[in-house]
Amino acid sequence: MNSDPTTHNIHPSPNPGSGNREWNESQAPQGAALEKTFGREEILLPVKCNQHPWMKMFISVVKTPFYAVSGPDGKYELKGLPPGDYTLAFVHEKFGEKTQKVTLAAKESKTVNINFQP
Ligand SMILES: [Cu+2]
Repeated sequence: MNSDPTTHNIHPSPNPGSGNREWNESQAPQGAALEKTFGREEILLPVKCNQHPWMKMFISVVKTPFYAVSGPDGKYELKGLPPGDYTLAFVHEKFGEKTQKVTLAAKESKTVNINFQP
């Protein structure tokens, strides 16, 4: 959705081999919302605005409902995971990916912290 009084351009550039399709669409000021889907899982799919070179973001496409985006304080929460063994993947646009294994018992809650600093 473009709530700004200027035209933007939404230009996702999927990573080669991802199987997702590149597209490029302008969106008028106060224009109707665009609804798009990506057919394949992809982490950190880059999106830019061709009108404004400083406008960049990433989209992560996942099949699981268990994902989170950390807040400004770095905190995240995953709710409703069934008991089991998991590998949590933490992804940062500059520092890459780190993983952490975790085992959850029924009704158990755990804190998993990750540090991207060297
Ligand atoms: Cu823009």
